[in-house]
Amino acid sequence: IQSDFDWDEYLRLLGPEAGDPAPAACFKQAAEPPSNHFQLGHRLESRDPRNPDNTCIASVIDRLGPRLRLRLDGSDDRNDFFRLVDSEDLFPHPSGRFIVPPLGFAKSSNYWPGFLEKVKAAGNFAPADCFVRPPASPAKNLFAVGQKLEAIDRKNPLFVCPATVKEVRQDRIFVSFDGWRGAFDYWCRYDCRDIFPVGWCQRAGYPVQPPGNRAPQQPQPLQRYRGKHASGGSSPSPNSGTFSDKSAAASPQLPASSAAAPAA
Ligand code: MLY
Repeated sequence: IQSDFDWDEYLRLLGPEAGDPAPAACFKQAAEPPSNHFQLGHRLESRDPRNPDNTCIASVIDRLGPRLRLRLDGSDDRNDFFRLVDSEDLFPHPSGRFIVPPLGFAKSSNYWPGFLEKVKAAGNFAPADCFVRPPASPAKNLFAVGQKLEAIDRKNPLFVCPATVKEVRQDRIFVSFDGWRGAFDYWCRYDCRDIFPVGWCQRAGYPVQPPGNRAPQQPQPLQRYRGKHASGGSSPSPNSGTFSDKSAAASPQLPASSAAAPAA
């Protein structure tokens, strides 16, 4: 994944008509990005992203900055997901929660008790001090239309990209990815953990992708930016770079490449 995006230069090129960065107080993110003390192969308890009332055992497949790539034990590499180390979805083991098989447990449920025993015996559970307390949430939606932010591309969740608040409605905002003509845009709550203040990810050691080149909204400045960064943006490969290279090494028995394959 690329890491040569420069917010200062981008905002300068967009000029005064571009919105200001959304203030940090808008976001449910730590003032200083938390450090990541998890190691590859560490186990932990996690909500099942596809069934969030359920708690499962997960393994750390990869890590980059404060983000973890996780795989539920008993699931396959097609359902990997990403969480911040201060996520409210992660718990040290044992948490006292009842552990259930992940949605789509690979084998018949008869195998579950034995499977769980084996996983627990294998151990390697992450120590409790790896888990960072989730940040406080803003009391209400403070976002304004036009503000800039960094957002996770939910179709390609390896990527964090420059984006703009296009609409604000009650507790939700509409996140629009700069230069991608709406294909990756989504509504989310203001306290969603997939959005960050401008500059947060770089401080966290997580790369931000350059904007796409398909923007009808502000063609002039975007073209100028793209002209100076010829390689960027159109088809970043999620399979190159630190994150997925490491993940392949972490799980030789399961190919990690398919999980974050781009949707477009
Ligand atoms: N295969 C897609 C990947 C696009 C990723 C867009 N994100 C970063 C907003 C493409 O190249 O169109």
